[in-house]
Amino acid sequence: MTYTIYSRPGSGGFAVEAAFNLAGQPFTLVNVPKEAPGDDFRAISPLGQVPVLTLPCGRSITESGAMVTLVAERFPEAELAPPQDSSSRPEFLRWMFFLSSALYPALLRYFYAERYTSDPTATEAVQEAALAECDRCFAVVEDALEGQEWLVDDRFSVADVYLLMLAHWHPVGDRPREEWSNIVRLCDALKQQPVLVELNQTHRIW
Ligand SMILES: N[C@@H](CCC(=O)N[C@@H](CS)C(=O)NCC(=O)O)C(=O)O
Repeated sequence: MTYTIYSRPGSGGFAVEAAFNLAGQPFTLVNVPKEAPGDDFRAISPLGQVPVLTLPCGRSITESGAMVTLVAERFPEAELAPPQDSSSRPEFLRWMFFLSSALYPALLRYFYAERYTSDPTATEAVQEAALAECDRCFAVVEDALEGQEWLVDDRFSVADVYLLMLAHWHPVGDRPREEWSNIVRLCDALKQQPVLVELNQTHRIW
């Protein structure tokens, strides 16, 4: 048995598929349509969200950040993250959690604004606040990238790929704001990476 990724073009599955592809590891891809995921899917994804990763042991996990971290851990030769005992590891974990637990949810609040208020007339206000929070988080990343090419100790990691994905979900223009020149530079570099270019044929992240 191998790994199975439940995904959908344009979703957080991009980062997970990218991690496997960059590691040169095979996986089975299952496309989950957006409309009404069935009971079988809800059994492995209680919120009905993609991505889901089913492991060779048969267990399934949600949370894209956990998945890409796991891929980096299981295939260390691909050098997708600093080794577990290295001094850069805490910084890698910090960025993976910041991106997946601060920035990603801020984007979700914008795109699913109706879930974040019981007042049907308040969705615009939720979006406005969500956009401000997205920008506040991206500004943290932008500052951290000053004078360095990559997020973690200036060495490429899968956190950079995760950032590439989130930056192109920015609600204004589907790309990072132009003034975030460090984020734009990082993204431009990754958009030349042949494995990511190939994957983007399906996902159309940029
Ligand atoms: N915390 C989850 C969020 C996953 C998520 O929100 N996925 C979106 C697509 S990018 C989704 O399936 N949305 C459908 C929904 O929430 O109904 C993760 O990091 O994997």
